[in-house]
Amino acid sequence: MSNLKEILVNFGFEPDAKCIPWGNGHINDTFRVEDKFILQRINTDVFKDYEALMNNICLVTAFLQKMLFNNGGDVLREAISVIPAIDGKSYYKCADGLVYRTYIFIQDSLSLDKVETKQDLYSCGFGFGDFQQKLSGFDASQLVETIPHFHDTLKRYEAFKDALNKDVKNRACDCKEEIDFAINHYEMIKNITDIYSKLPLRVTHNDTKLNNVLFDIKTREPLCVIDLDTVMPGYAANDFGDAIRFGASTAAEDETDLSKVHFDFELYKAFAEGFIKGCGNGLTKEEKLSFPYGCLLMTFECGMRFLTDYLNGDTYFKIHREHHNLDRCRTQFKLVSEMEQCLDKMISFIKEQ
Ligand code: ADP
Ligand code: GN1
Ligand code: MG
Repeated sequence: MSNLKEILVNFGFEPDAKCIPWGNGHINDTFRVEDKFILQRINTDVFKDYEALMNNICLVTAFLQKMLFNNGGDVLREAISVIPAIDGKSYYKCADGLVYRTYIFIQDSLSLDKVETKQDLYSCGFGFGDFQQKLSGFDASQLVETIPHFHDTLKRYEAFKDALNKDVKNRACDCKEEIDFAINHYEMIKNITDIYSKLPLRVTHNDTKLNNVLFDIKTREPLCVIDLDTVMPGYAANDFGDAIRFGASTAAEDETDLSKVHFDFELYKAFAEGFIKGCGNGLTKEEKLSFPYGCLLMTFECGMRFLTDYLNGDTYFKIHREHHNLDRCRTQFKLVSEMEQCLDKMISFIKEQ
């Protein structure tokens, strides 16, 4: 980290406050300050317009806090609270150019990197569904697209083809099977994109990983949706599908033993029940029917993004070992294959809801 004392003082903290690395996000660098605050270096390679990003987050969190206040909720634990820097801005830009923000640390909460029980995934679904339902009254025109075309899978496919053509690290020879898998799924992207073109845009989270919802440590109920960097207009099916790709897998996203990686239909059902309940009556019939396709699309897209990053030389996602992005790609593509086998069952279950 750049000058820690400079950062702490500029957020009004003690210069010698204890600061430890926290969480397992792939994008920002997160630290816990004492046991009271979260300090994050915003990844400005990913979020180039960090001022607009922070403005989005301030608007969304203020909207949610007001709603909690009016309904007697716990304003400091059920929503993210941005702590401004001493100059009043929602971020602090260090002398070395790195950009930081701070949040109140949500007390007595639990972040899960792996689902432990079916109930956890039901709760995760309820949390993300409820988040979307709460934001249904939020004016989306106020939001800037923090990463344009974030879930535009056809554009992501173009980026993959570009990385493949350039092959800057000479890695295409290590991943022929994965490259073929991606190319063979081009028609699938087009077909699902067609289904989406008839669906309403909503204010969605766009990064619905299990570890982006905090649970109450005592009740294990969903407490607060975090990681609001990609809250933008989007499709409910993408929030649904992205959560399934991570949460309904029997193994970690970067498991190297693929025999351990399976799509778990029971977890899918639990998430679906929670998400649909959390959304209240806000979903159309067509949206619900798009959910199974969202699972295929988001899992495929994420696998293809990992593959693209592997080909590009690991410039986007944080990696912790050699071939990390390729390992991640392989789990995602294995999940896609299993979901394809299971698609009829996935659709039938949604029809019953
Ligand atoms: P990234 O974009 O890198 O994923 P996140 O905002 O998701 O960053 O933060 C990383 C992790 O830090 C989360 O998964 C969670 O465990 C923890 N975390 C983030 N914000 C808070 C908070 N306000 N209170 C408690 N834990 C938090
Ligand atoms: C990133 O920030 P994090 O770790 O919650 C990524 C998601 C991917 C995910 C894969 C802004 O999420 O889109 O699905 O990794 N976030 C961004 O684990 O690119
Ligand atoms: Mg996160």
